[in-house]
Amino acid sequence: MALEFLLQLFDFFNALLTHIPTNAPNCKPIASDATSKSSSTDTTVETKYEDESPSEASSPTSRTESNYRGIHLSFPMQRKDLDNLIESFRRKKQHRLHAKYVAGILKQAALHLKNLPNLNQVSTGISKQVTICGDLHGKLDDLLVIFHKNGLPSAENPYVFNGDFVDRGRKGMEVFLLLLTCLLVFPDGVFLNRGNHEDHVMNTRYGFIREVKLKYKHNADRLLKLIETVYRWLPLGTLVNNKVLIVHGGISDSTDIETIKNIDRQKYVSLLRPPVIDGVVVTTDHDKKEWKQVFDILWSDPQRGEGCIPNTLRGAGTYFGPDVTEKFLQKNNLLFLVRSHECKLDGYEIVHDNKVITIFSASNYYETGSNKGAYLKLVGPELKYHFVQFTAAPKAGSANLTFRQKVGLIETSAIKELMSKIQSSKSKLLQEFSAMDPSAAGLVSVTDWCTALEKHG
Ligand SMILES: [Mn+2]
Repeated sequence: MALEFLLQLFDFFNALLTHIPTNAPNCKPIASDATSKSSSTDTTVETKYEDESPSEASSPTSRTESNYRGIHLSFPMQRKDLDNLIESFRRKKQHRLHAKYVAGILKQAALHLKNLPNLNQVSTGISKQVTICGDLHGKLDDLLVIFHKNGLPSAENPYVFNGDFVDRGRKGMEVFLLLLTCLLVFPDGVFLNRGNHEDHVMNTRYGFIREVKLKYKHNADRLLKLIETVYRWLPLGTLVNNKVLIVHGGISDSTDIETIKNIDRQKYVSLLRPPVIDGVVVTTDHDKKEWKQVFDILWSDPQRGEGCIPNTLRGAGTYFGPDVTEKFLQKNNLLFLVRSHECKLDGYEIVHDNKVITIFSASNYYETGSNKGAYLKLVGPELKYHFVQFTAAPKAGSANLTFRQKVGLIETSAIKELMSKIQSSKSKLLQEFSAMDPSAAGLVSVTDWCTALEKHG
């Protein structure tokens, strides 16, 4: 088969997987109504958080402080706290970090993020280089490999993490806490961008809420509130030397940097719901325009063709063409755009005449051998770029798969997920199909089939 066709297949199965949510029947979104009041970042309230060590979980009366066997942190956190946290997280059998420390990290992070602008400003004046990481999706091993190969963040070794820290992988909590701790210990060395998965509605569908509830049974609701607050204060993007823009998704033909700089970003509790100000849902045209600005940079994907069209596959954001990129870069005097948001076979991809770089840092995202992870280095005053590829915990043989085999792996996992999705919604789907087939011919159109699956997905 031609390479071109295989690439298209890879993208197709990739897109299919991206849009099959994990089954999470018992997970309702917290504070799900759009009118819910803003969560507070008040640190003066002394809330009692219980220990959640798994060994004690069976007997609620024994969940006392004296039984806690995990690490201790002190605030404000220092380098030794970061080292302890990494050491504890990397152990095969870890003692669950005490919920009071989790809450502490989240509260401190929210307070810190609150003071940051919508677009982080990174300068390579001192460091001479900067590292950019893409989606991690709860894959702690990948983050640890990056730190091992490239060093811990610091003012001399700055990192931009371009969103989608959680969901899908099993260690979203660890990845998120580790990134926030790095941010608190090295505020000049870590820059976080919000991804479309830093959103509690997405977390309900793609697994992070289930993970938090599993790991912190007794404190989940309070911790999830704090997580939501951190999300709302995450910056929306990063400018490097005012020459490179880094956002999670991309741009549209209406993306305006000045507008984005002036948005009150914390009102986007979830991007999938209208913004809320003082408990009131806002729906003026001005607000809708502003909302679209945020949607487009967090959700869009580049396309080969010219122009800018709605991203119907994702249901949000745009597909933007090389002409849209060119115009945007010229208008804003930028060299190129860095984005993440899509799994790429090599961990990265360069399109639009070298002007749009995709960087994706979750290796083996679907299956062992399905894709490499990568990070991007921008070096020197000209911001010359190169990529470093890696695979976390490679298994024997997996590195030598042919392209066809890799596509096959993606295909198998896409079909597996789709089958389980169909099975779990079987009766609802059958009902829907019969309604679409009044003459009982036993046939529905492909469009109808998709509509039914979307509805019950
Ligand atoms: Mn994404």
